[in-house]
Amino acid sequence: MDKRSKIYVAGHRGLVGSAIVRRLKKASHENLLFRTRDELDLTRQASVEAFFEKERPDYVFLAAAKVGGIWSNTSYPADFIYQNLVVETNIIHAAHLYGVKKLLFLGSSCIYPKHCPQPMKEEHLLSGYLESSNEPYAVAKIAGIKMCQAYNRQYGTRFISLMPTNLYGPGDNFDLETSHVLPALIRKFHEAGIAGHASVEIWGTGKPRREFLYVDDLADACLFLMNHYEETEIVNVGVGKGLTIRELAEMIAGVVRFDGELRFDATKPDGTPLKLLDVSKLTALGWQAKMPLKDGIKRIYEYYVSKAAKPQF
Ligand code: GFB
Repeated sequence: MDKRSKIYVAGHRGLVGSAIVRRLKKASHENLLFRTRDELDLTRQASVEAFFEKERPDYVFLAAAKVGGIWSNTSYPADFIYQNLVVETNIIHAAHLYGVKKLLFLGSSCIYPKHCPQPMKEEHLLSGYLESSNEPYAVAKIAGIKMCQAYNRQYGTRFISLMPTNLYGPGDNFDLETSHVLPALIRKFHEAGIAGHASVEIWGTGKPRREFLYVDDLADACLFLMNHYEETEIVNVGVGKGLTIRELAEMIAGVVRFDGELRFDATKPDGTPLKLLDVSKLTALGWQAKMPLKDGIKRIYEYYVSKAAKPQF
């Protein structure tokens, strides 16, 4: 991408899209193209094609997606499969029709099998059945990967696919039902501290393992791969080390200075037991994550307190 390239970021107001915009601006890319949901409904194929025909972007970051944590995925399976399938289909097809030079598609680590060998390598895709709590979302993301690869094979397009691990960062969703675990626990500990509660409820057994990538690190990887990666095979983007949900909860409680009890509610789902990405392919390409988890949690806690927490009167 050179500085004059016209770059469309689909989903520019979301956690990932907004981080990509920050990173593009830092790299002095100024010919950026965005549309809000009101201006362009990405679920409408005719609107998406009209937009591409008029604007003719050179590069596309496909960060628009319906996302959420374990409760949200379980409660809205139809929304997750429909919205993700239709948005990625419309954008990938329009990118082919209107000659986009290169497109970057964002998948998810939940595309890998529920009982995948750890750490999960790119070649493990479709080697076993999926975790049921987010299967509709995972199937939509797998379809996006396969579309990119099929268009590359049939039409010679340059569509690449990244599989990020669990993400967190500024702009995260702190809603206690629909969010992911990290922002949810920040809010729970913060509010429990203010209310003087003796304990906080944490879903599941605390035993599942996850890794967490700061979203600005992901955005950096997106630019790096857009500029340097030309293969059709998917690439994992993670930090290469994980921790249990109990360890995560203890770390967040330390940052938020909550010293009450952590109560694990095993009637709530654990989801995938283990989810750690093998990042050796990305490391060999010359990229690695920078933000240590504890520092990232401190930053997102500051963000939460200054921007997202409900004022306490
Ligand atoms: O972050 P999370 O919702 O998503 O949950 P997944 C991770 C783990 O944290 C699960 C536990 O074992 C949860 O039971 N957990 C504990 C909590 N307390 C809480 C809480 O208060 N809120 C939440 N949300 N979890 C998602 C997928 O799976 O991973 C998405 O559902 C996506 O589709 C994303 O792929 C990357 O890691 O289980």
